[in-house]
Amino acid sequence: MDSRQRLRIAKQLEKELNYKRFIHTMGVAYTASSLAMRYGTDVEKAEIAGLLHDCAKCMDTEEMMSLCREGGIQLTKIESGNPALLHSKAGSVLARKEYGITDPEILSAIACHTTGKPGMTRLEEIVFTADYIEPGRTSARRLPEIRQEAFLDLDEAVRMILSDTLAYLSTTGEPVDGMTKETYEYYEKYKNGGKA
Ligand code: DGI
Ligand code: FE
Ligand code: FE
Repeated sequence: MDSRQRLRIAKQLEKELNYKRFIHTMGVAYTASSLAMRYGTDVEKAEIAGLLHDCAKCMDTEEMMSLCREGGIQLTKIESGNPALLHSKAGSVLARKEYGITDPEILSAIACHTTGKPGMTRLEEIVFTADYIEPGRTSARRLPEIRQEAFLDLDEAVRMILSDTLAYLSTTGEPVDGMTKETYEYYEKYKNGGKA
């Protein structure tokens, strides 16, 4: 995919997303590109996955549910009706259907960008982390530390993000997806010696 096609995706996203979400999207795209440069992974794929990671974010919950059904994605009880968890799964279906993305690595990075998953690929870790640290984010705890860590030790940055996300969810009382917990346990164990 050339730069003209990536610009076309960005322009389409500008129409589909609200202003704030579009600015966040551009921030994730260039932060993901920068992390890909740092870790020697495919810069173009990181930019595309960053651009599209929230492509379904501004749809209503019913539309997200029907996209997931269409894509044959099995939803858990916690995911059903929860836009925070549905938009990433629905986004992977929409990226294929409306934006013509077929690369399974990109689609998977979009699908798991909210909860992560144990043993993420570098590209998946990059999108997961870029989403949290992009310049437009302001409210997360430890943001300056995590931003630095992301460029020093990506696995540690992923572990810190999961730890803070679980702490945040425990204050809001929102249901925690089993995948978020499993991912945290995996990175916690990994950082304490030996990949599981
Ligand atoms: O879409 P964004 O706002 O850019 O960011 P995101 O996709 O990482 O996360 C959306 C929200 O989902 C964010 O407030 C954190 C929340 N989240 C992450 N893991 C879980 C979760 N929400 C629930 N209910 N359960 C989880 O396990
Ligand atoms: Fe998201
Ligand atoms: Fe996002």
